[in-house]
Amino acid sequence: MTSLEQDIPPFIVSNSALGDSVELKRRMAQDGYLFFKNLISQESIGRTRQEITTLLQSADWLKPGTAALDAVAAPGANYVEPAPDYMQVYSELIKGEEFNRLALDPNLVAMLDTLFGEPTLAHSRNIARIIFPHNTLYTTPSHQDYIHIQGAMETYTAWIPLGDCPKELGSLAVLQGSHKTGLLPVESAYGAGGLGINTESLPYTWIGSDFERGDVVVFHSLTVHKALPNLADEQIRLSVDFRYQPLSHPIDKSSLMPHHSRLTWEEIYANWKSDEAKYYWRDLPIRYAGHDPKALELRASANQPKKETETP
Ligand SMILES: O=C(O)CCC(=O)C(=O)O
Repeated sequence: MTSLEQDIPPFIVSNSALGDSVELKRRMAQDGYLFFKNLISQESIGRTRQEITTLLQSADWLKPGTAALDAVAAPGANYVEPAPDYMQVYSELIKGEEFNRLALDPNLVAMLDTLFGEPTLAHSRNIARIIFPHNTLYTTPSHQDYIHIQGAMETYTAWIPLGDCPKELGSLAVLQGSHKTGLLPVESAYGAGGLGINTESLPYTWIGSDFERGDVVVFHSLTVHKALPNLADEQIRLSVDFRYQPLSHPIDKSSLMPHHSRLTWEEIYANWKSDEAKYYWRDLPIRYAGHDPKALELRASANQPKKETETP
């Protein structure tokens, strides 16, 4: 099944620029994103998928009699962040050792070190998405990440599906070159983040590709992006989004907290087998940023009723 939203040009593949700092920077500056085939360890993705789907199965979110790894939704199941029933399972998910270790994928960090020309600071607020089919109202709306994360504008998101993710399963689309517009006004919206941007008048093109396991798209904090609707009959779209910045740039404190700040790191780490990836940022020379008043103002105005003079 396809829709017009899925009928968009593909990402440019940047594997040929790996290791070339000048070319990676040029492409990112021009398009606001980089897309790589098979960059992320397929084994780590497989282990993370196993960890998460086992959890979903034990929560009865998957169809009885199907293999957990297939992520087939139980009939009628439809859970959405941040509803309490979603958050109960999600709070277990973000304790996952494989999930959190995936954010430190050596090939991804090496690419970012090359892009930045200095060591990378990986944010530890790692995020996973469990996107049910038949729920397109809650498809992630068009937005820029900066308004949510603040800190350094030179922050980049890596969006990684946990397995093959054709566009029909609800992969990520990017508005090519849109990072050049600066921070845009937002309005309340359904879907992750709850804030959307009206992109109708923006002079850019939506692009996006079918992802295979190991593929990743990395984009700037001002690049407008959205999810495509999950049009699958039964399959849940599983993905992660992790954030990174040059170590010398300031970071907002919340980017080093667990997602949603409901758990402590001690709770997250309680059952990990290895200590290797715990608190990896604690001995780094981190600089903290204050809140950005422009981002706060735009967020506040999204929730204001429209003035009479404004067109609806
Ligand atoms: O996966 C999604 O639906 C949302 C991802 C996203 O907006 C992001 O990675 O910033």
